[in-house]
Amino acid sequence: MVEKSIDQATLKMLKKAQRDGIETVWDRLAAQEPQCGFGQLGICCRNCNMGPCRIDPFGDGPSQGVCGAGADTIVARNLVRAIAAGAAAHSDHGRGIASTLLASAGGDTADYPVRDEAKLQALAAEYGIAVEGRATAEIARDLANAVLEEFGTRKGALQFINRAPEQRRAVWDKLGITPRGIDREVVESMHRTHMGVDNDPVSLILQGMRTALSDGWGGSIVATELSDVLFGTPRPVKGSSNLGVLKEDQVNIILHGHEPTLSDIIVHAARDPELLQEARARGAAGINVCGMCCTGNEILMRHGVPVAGNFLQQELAIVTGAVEAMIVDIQCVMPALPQVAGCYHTKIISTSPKAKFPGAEHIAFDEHNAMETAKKIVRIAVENYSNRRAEKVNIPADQMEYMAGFSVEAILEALGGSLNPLIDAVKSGAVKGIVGVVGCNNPKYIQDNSHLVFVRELIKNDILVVGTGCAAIACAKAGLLLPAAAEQAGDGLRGVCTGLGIPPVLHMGSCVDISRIMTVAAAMANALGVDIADLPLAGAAPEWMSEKAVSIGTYVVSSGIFTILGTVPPVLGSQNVAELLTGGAEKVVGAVFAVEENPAAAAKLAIDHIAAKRKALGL
Ligand code: XCC
Repeated sequence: MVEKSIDQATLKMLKKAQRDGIETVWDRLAAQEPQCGFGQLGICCRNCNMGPCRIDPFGDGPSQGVCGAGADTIVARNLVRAIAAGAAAHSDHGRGIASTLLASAGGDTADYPVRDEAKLQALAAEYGIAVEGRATAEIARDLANAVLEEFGTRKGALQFINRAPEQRRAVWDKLGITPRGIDREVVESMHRTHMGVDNDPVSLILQGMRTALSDGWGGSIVATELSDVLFGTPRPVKGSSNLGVLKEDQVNIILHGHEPTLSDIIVHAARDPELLQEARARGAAGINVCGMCCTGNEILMRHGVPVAGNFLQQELAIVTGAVEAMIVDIQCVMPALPQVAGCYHTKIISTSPKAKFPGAEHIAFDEHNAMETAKKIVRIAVENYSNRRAEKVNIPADQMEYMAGFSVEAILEALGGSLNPLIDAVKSGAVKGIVGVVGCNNPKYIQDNSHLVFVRELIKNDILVVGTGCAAIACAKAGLLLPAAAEQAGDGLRGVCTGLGIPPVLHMGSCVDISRIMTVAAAMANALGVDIADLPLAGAAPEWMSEKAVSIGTYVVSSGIFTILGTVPPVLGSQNVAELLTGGAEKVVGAVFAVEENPAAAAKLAIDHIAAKRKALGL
């Protein structure tokens, strides 16, 4: 069991799952083993129907597919397709938010007022949209239209890349990887990887970088910034994490997936007096809304909603027997959920027209009558409370407090209005550098272990950690998001954190909010007059599994930041591609990937990298 997780709540629920005869992600992984070696190396190709083809990694069998593509082409093509899928996921999420803003501006939905006018105006100014003397709705309409235009723009480059320092933009221009349009890069990646188009691994990977940049400096920024406009920019907020946040005497609703559009409204709907009355009539003391994965991050950042867990805990939340409804939207929602829910009373309710789940109830979420839909969903959960079977309920007591809500704006406020105190701390060496720790859980690795070993090692060495996604939830569950965790930091970082009353690990949001990290990195580089690649920064995805993480890693490296992957990407079938990503890229974009499964060794890589960057800056 210990090899599955270091999270006590997870281990307890795994035992219960076993008793209840439930198959979980770990059982399905075991059933898959040994996993396909060709797939692991990235050398199988299904891009046309002359195949499927595979390359013999030992050199005894075929070294080319039917079309003549060799390992280099196949590995690069597969990688680019993964990037395109990941970029598409983030960017389509961003488009959804932009569409909601447009609907809000047009008066089509009363449930989504602009909650952060200052941010709306700042973004409008970035786009050159007039704000003086204009109504909020007019500015919002112009901004939404301008942002939606980015998806198919013909103006040659995305607006938000202008946040990046001039030196970085020059690198992109020289390489021809400045993203030209969000949709365009995804489409071109799919085109280039079609049979008989781009076969040159270098050319393919450059297109992969351009596509990833259209995510990091395009779709993801859109998702973050416009969510802030609509739902409010996060400010420091406190809450609780882990499965212990579920309440035995309340109607428990879990919001799982990625978009804030529905979840934010459900948080409000669950406070409806009529629904609360109904819950009480059924013997429940209240309605307890909790989050999971990135939808969870969106509402914990903005409302301090408890977060029940990260990626590998979605099935286990149901296994508690205490969840009336799990409401899902898009991304990272396991298709297994309805099957697990079938053994309990939990209702799985899918809400996005883009993501339907056989066996789940589908209630199409319509932003035009958002509150009505939200209340309908909450009512289903309330009614389902009567079906809960007390003998099946077992909620682990484990929970931990967190402090989150560190948007760029919140960080600036904590620092007294400018980044200078942070830059000064970096210059003085009190803070040696900053590492973004992001990404998923992966059942091939002990849940949360890599995140926590890595992060603890960094803060001990005076490196400030900024996190998002399931990595940040892992830190929340371990108490690392509390100001008191500064005790685990080195002297320098501890002093800075204690002075500001902040934790040594700053939760910056969901996975699209890695754009917040990029915005801070760009602002620091601009303040110092250097390129992002010159800064003492690193990125890491210690337990990543999704294609979105591949896109993220690629835009972070392409932005000049050294990035460590804790799980091995399927590229080892091509020595040339692997060498390009971990070595050759340095000369091209000023940063590389490293792959290190041992989190302590990975931390050493980050620490050494930061020391080298400091030295080069003369610090
Ligand atoms: Fe998904 Fe965003 Fe990964 Fe967690 S961290 S498993 S992508 S929810 Ni982004």
